[in-house]
Amino acid sequence: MRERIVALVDMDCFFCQVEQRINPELKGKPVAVVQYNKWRGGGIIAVNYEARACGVTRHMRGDEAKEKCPEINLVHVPSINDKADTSRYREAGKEVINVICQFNCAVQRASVDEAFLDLTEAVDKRIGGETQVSADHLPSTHVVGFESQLENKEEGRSEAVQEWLRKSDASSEDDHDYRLVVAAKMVEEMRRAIFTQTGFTCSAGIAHNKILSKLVCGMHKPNQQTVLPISKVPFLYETLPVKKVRLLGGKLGDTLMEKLGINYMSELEKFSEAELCQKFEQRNGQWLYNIARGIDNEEVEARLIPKSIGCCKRFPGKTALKTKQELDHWIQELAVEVCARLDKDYEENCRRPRNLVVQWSVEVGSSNSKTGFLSHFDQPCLARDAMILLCKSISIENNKVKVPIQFLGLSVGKFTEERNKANSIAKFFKPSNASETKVNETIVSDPPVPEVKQEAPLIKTGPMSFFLRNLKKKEPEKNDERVADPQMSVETDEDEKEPVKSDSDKDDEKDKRCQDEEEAEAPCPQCGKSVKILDMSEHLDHHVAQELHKELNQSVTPAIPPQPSTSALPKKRKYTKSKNQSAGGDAKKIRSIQSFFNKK
Ligand code: TTP
Repeated sequence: MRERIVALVDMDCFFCQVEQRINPELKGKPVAVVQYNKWRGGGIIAVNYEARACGVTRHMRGDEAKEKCPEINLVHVPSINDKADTSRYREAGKEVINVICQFNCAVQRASVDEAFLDLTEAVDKRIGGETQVSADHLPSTHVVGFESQLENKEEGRSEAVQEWLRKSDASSEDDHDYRLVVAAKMVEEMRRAIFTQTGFTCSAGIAHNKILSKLVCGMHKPNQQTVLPISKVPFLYETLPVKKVRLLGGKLGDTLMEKLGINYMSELEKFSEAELCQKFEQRNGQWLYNIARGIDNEEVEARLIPKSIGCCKRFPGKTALKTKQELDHWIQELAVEVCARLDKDYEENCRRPRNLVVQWSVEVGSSNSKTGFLSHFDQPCLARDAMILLCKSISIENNKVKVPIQFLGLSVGKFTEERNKANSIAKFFKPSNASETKVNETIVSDPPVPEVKQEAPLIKTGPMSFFLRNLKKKEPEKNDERVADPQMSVETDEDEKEPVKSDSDKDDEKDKRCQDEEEAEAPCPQCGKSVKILDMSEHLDHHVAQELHKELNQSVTPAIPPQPSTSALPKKRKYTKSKNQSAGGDAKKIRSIQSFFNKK
């Protein structure tokens, strides 16, 4: 199997750069971005490199930063209703992604300011037409394992790159090294394009998998990139502390060091796969065995939009939330932001979340969460569902919270695309070809309208297929409240793809799969009936079914001969339309069905 080429692009001190672009007077000066909280000058969340040179770090508060660096410019994150408004940073992140997308590679947006890229194909395409790559093409590249003794840093870097190029030319035995050279040139171009089009600098790591590209990205910052040839992995691991590796920074890393008595990644290679599996469970053991050898198979998932949307707020010290009213107030506030972002997300991506997660902590370092099914997407309902989840999990007596809450977060995730639903249904109504629709009659009731161009087969698979099959077979009866669609309620846990989880992480996860899901109820926004939140999705699908059925009847009934039973739609249509008439009728249906889905 050929090795992949994976890059991580990470913006430099991103929030600071965004603020400097808004206020160019700040360029070249020490800057830190501070949370709206006024206590001791607010909490710092981003520090630019000029301020870092003066000893300012992210863990300081604004006042402390001023002491270290009196000329520092502290910029406050904008806030709305006492809540940080980070939209300007998210929008800036999107601009960067748009530039990266011009380079035709799989892009996985990993956070507000970083993205993984799979460059394998793009590099292969380039290699054919690529002219010789020289050190001039790689003005900000460093290569792990190629270091010069020259005192002048820039001269040393350039000399090391030249040596790497000599050893990795197109005719060298290790084809992967030459592909890395081409990738490095491509990433230099990409970073230049990002700077030209957005004004932001970034750094990058280039290796053969995600873990290693992330690891080397941080080695030379800001505005530089680092390449890791496969043959240099043992060299890198020799001095690499275990906890520096992504996914080993937390509990698993601690346990690993403790149980195996190791500090550096190179020491992990001594343990057999069986030993690691026995000590850390099969899945973790295998992953550890592989990563000790520089192997990580996690794919770059082509994903440009976030998996979840959420916001949170801390209530440190005396500000901790102590009453049910306070909780309710802040849940409402957080829900306002989540819903505003959800609406925007819906406009851009036509998708809706299925999961609602409430997170809270009662002391620094602790974290709890509960997950529930999201019934609908307006602020009052989201806040209410979140409050139900939270109140079932914490102790409240006489409206007083037993242990005050110091951190509260709301997020939604497990998105499903509604465009697909609408399209699937639209496709269902669109006769695909003569053999499927048995055209042999003519309808005269509908006036001719312009033809809909889309040609689609009768939908047989996809999330709505079960419902559609049922709709064809059976008209929902008055008391039939639910359209049971297993596909609608099945959820794939994307987090399961993460290769490493400690026992306690897994327990947390289990805990997250809220037991309360089965009990919590909410009124249906369409019929007002009280329905379990877990069943809400199917229940709403039932309304979709009714709506569609009504539409189907309204537009088609005149042409359907009287049916012997009220419960069944004809298996075979005994009517036909002229091509134009058919398309026009369908167009009308498609339009009104789409408008149904677009209702907020
Ligand atoms: P990072 O990529 O962690 O850091 P950075 O971009 O500021 O600096 P570096 O050059 O070292 O990569 O975070 C990206 C942005 O996310 C950061 O500018 C501010 C924001 N952020 C928070 O809001 N809270 C946090 O706890 C962290 C770590 C970052």
